[in-house]
Amino acid sequence: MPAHPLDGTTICALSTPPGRGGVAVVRVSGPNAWKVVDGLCQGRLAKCPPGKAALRTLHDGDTLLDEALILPFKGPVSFTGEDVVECHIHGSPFIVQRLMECLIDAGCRPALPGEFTQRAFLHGKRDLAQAEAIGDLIDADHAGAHRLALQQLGGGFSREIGEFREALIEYTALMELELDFGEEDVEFADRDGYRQHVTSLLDRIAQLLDGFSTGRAIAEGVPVAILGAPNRGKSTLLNALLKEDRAIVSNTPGTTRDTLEEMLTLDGIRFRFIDTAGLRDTSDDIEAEGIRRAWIKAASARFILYLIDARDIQDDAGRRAAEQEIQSAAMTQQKAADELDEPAGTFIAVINKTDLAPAPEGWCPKGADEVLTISAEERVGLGSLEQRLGRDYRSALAEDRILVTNLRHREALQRTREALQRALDGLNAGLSGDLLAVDHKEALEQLGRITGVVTPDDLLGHIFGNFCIGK
Ligand SMILES: Nc1nc2c(ncn2[C@@H]2O[C@H](COP(=O)(O)OP(=O)(O)OP(=O)(O)O)[C@@H](O)[C@H]2O)c(=O)[nH]1
Ligand SMILES: [Mg+2]
Repeated sequence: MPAHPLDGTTICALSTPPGRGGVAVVRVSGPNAWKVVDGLCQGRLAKCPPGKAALRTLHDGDTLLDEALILPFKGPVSFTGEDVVECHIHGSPFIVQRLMECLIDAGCRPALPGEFTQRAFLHGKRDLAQAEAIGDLIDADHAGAHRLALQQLGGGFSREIGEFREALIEYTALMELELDFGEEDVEFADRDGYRQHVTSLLDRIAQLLDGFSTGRAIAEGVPVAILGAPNRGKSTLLNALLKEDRAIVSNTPGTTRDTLEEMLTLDGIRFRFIDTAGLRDTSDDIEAEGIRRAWIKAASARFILYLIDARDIQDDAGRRAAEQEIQSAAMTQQKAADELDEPAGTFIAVINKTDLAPAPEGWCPKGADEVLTISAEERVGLGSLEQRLGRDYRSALAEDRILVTNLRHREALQRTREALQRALDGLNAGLSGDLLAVDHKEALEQLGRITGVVTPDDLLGHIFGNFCIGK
């Protein structure tokens, strides 16, 4: 969000999308919100009870501008925590523009992007993570992203971060107190309890960080790379999933030359399917570039669908060759993922063209995490494939697990982890409480950045509030 601290101004903006529509909502927030709109209502707003809509006429000087539903709120019981008036007017671009001009003439300032939500944060109506969730909620265009944003808005993540901080503040306070008794060599903070506590905090932070790639995939579309040698039916599979003739399919090996990505939402989870150029040794520069790009996509994919032609694995020699190919592909993919510092995606061997030859019973090649059988052409087995791809994500959402999706939060959690690890190492090396407290403060600061709380006052408040020792 842009930096524009509270400046005592009254801001106004169109809160609905621009253009023609049944209704448009212009929102006004700040100390003069009521006064300004009251002027436009010719003095008929003042008697409105807060939180109740009233039908009023809006006037542009002596000219009637519109008949509007006015919804006034008195701070702090409002979205921003300030006095707010919402004007629900007819959705005509002309009326919106004139109303905005009248509001500005009466002393309002056009709001900056995100300024209503920022004011809500600055007035303590939402913490920072929740304020960010409002942006995510507005951006959500599929069920998964919507669910994640609502979860964060609900405050579960913020509460957990708050609890982490509370416990750390307590230990920090106790350790700082030990300083005051430096010569008496006392330990107010029980070291075993402390070690246990920091260890479990670190475990929980590791869990949250692990959930990041899941959360991010749900929010942005789970990347699924379709890989394999030429002619295996990769493009046919993409088309079958999309139920659309999107990629060129032909019997000529090397048909697909570049990567091709398509979004598809399956049962509330958004996927990004990536068709790639067939993998083979080639002296053709363009094809080689296509193959290089295929591996780049595979590196950050959450799933690799590695296609095998059922006809190629009918005898032992064929199965051995396929297994070698799969192992080598899985290793290349793992290496590529390592280079990006990403967890390697689930590698699924997909036996295709089972309409032409049966899949060998119980064959699970080394290197693959799982095996599925399909006929892309006949659209057989696609339901199971789709189920498999959505399974973990659907259950992650259904369990209401806290999933971090925001890079800023991830970075703060990573730094918190580093600081806590230093504190734990320091404890094991016998460092004194005041030195451990330095790392705590860093952890507190980082955690505080997630929810936007101010650190030093908290700490001082806690020491004086809970440990009054009369000095
Ligand atoms: N019988 C049968 N034919 C299939 C199936 N899937 C694909 N094919 C055929 O296999 C040929 C190659 O299909 P593509 O989808 O172009 O294969 P590809 O893996 O994308 O090939 P490249 O782009 O060259 O790497 C086409 O003639 C398809 O019709 C299947 O399940 N059954
Ligand atoms: Mg292709």
